[in-house]
Amino acid sequence: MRHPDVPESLESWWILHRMFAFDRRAWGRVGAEARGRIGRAAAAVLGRLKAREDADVGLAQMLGHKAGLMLTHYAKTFDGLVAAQTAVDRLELAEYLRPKASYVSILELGLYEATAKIHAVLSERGLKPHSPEWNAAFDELLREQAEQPRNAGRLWARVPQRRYVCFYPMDKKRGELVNWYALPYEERAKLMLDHGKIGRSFHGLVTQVISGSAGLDDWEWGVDLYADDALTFKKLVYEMRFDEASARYAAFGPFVTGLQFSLDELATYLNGDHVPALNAAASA
Ligand code: 76R
Repeated sequence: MRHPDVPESLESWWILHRMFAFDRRAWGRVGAEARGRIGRAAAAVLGRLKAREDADVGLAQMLGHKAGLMLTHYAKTFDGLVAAQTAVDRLELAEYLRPKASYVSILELGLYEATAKIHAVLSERGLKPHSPEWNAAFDELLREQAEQPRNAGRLWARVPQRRYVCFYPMDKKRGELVNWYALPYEERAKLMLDHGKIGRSFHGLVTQVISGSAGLDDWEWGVDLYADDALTFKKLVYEMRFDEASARYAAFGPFVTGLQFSLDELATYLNGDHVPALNAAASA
């Protein structure tokens, strides 16, 4: 039975972020031929993941000590993520990659407004809340939500191909005085509506991927932002700090930022001679 205060959500890709330190000094001591072989083997394995219809993987060169390389795995099942993790760990390249952090979550579209509408429709139909008929009708209306082109397109979108990526986990506060989860549904729905308005003022400049991680990892959500200009991250995240949903209720984990690159640029990244590029056509 659904708790009446819970907003529904639609879920799609399972997501695993993995952050590694790359030991460039040790890599530099490997002969050119072996480097080529190890790099090609890694690219083949990652390429097979990217070619699958039920998986994807994004590569990014990160700035700072928190990570040098970030892999963002998508899979249609939890088991698919396990397989992706194992495939990467088995690579000879893994000898030079030191795990620094990781994050498990599942892509989520929040449905505050739609949930309220569904509740209203069901009560108009005179159904008794949480009766079998009510539950069946609820599931049907929720399925319709998932099939709406706007939602369907976003649910199964692949890793966005924009030059810069920013990732951080976050919670909504559950303190004694400030507690998101104790707010009435309507109030949370209104705050999320306002949040969406600020977000949409950045429409086109940024692609956000919200993934839920309650029960999966240490925070409640993972936030991925993708943009063609890294300054957009600062502008957006700062502006949101003044919006009540963030100003009062958000708590944040560590942020990482970096630049995405195409799989065919893996050798460029590994050898470090140039900054690897995101070749839109090659990585689509
Ligand atoms: O998905 C939608 O477009 C509908 C409106 C919307 C929801 C439901 C939306 C829009 N977000 C939603 C949910 Mn968001 N978002 C964040 C952060 O840094 C911060 O202060 C917070 C981190 C950013 C930067 C951001 C950006 N959003 C959520 C949720 C789930 C909360 C829940 O269910 O309680 C979180 C944790 C969250 C956090 N949001 C947008 C954006 C942007 C840019 C948009 C507009 C997207 C667009 O229309 O292009």
